[in-house]
Amino acid sequence: MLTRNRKPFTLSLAALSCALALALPLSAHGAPQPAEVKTAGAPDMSQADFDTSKQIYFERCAGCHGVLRKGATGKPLTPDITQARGQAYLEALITYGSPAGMPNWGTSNALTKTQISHMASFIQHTAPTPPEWGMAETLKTWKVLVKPEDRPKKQLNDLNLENLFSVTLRDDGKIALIDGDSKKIVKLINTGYAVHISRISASGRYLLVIGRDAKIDMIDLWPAEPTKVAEIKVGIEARSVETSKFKGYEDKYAIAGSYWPPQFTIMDGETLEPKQIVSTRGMTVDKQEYHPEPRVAAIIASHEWPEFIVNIKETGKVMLVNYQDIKNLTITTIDAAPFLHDGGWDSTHRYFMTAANNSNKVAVIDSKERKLTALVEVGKTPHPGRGANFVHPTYGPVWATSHLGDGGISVIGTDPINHPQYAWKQVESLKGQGGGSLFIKTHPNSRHLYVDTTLNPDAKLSQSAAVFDIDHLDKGYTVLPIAEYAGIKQGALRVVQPEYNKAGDEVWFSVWNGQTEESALVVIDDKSLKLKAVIKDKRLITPTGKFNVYNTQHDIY
Ligand code: DHE
Repeated sequence: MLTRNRKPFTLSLAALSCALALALPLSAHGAPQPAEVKTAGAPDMSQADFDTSKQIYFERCAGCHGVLRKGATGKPLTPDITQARGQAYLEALITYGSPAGMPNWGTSNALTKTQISHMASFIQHTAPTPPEWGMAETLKTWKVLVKPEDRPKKQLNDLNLENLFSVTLRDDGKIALIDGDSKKIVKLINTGYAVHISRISASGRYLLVIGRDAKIDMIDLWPAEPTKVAEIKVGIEARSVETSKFKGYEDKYAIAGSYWPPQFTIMDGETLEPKQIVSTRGMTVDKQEYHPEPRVAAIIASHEWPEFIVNIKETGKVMLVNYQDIKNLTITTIDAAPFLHDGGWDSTHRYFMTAANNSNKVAVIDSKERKLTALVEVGKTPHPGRGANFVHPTYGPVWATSHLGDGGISVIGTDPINHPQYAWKQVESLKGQGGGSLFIKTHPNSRHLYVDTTLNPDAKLSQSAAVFDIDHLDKGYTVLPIAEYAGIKQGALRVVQPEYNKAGDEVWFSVWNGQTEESALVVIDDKSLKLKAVIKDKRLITPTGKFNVYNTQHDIY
């Protein structure tokens, strides 16, 4: 499952930090010995084991801990910290995980004992720095597969596009397009490595997906069958992509944020031609210290101005990038809090509610006035996805997030006009199943609120989801045994990401298993909370995120 042949970045020996002394000693007989990697205080490693660990780190760990291991969603792992912890402690932590969100890589069989031992050694060495990625590298990867003038002028297929789901097949390097009505796979499309999210252009015509390897694939949904029309690679590691949605700029620009190098790229919305690359390296919001790796987390398109709202994770700043004059970008930088991760709109689509997960806060950005409205104290490590908007019986319109670090669900008032006394305050903290939650979801047509606990080390919790009745939040939650519904007998299953269909009367969950094991999607009837369908297909390999075209296009959550 882990040892893929793909190499997202290759490292020349010269690029390794000077703290790494590489040796190729001669044996007593003069024959070369295998190369060893040495860092003062760290266990020596063979070059081969170091390289394999570097790859595993990139694929499994860098997202949370950072390429340079300075920490973000995960703790910092610089040698001064890891060497003090020691080999045995690190091996145990990697094996069993922690309720604060560190996955249990050993007991879930994702990593072998040997791999865990090598990883524990690897993180005691100085982190290797990957190369930069500028316009020349970006342009080399850019391909227009179908020119705009050769694309259809109207939808040529009879798919119900608004109820189509784009489903990430994480470890298979593909997405599956699934018809929400028949629940049948319409098409599989090859994408970048471990695709992260899908976003839909303002018109609903183009689907953009971004891989962890920073490859974007742009899919036109209008031809006789949905077809890839352009692709590009905007760096070495990335997580976010979005398109312009301001009136008059629909489908005009696309933007992607990179984790490495830390930067964002603005592209033409029809061809992905790269226009501008902007570095995000700079000073942190709190100590005003230089950070070499401030990664781009969530990006959302403003409806109030021709702007992209860009979360810069490690500096804790939000950039409002005005794309009106692409040659002379105007950027308003708003101080928020570290480390900014994911978020979504309030129900009016004016306030961006975004998790500053290392500060246990939700930052509220007013996209109209272009300023910080509030920093709301919430539970430990908020992780909303895009969050959930609903009308609370007492507090009026609210937005909610679950937490990675504790079992609470924070409910924040979002109506400064009719409920000003509750606006931008945590008005309620619901008790969920436990920590390790990644996503929460509801829909304007539903009175239910679904919360997963994907990363909880207790299998009972990671394989089920909690549902609250919004009109009776005080009554607690009902547990839905989602993995059990899938009837899969083998593997370390995790249940992840509730997603509604267009009508808001069905909720889809992924039952996410290992790459060589059976996975499934489970569909719940929202009214009765009964099982409605189980989607199984041998092509559904490691399904995780699901993105309903209509709900994603219109920011409905
Ligand atoms: Fe995600 C959204 C980053 C791990 C599934 N994830 C996001 C966003 C970011 C992010 C910045 C917001 C994008 C936006 O809105 O523009 N994710 C990261 C990480 O850095 C992290 C913690 C570690 C990593 O190595 O990538 C990480 N994410 C995961 C997973 O392991 C998940 C569960 C499975 C997978 O497919 O990789 C996962 N992330 C998702 C999903 C979304 C997401 C499904 C979109 C949620 C939504 O409703 O919009």
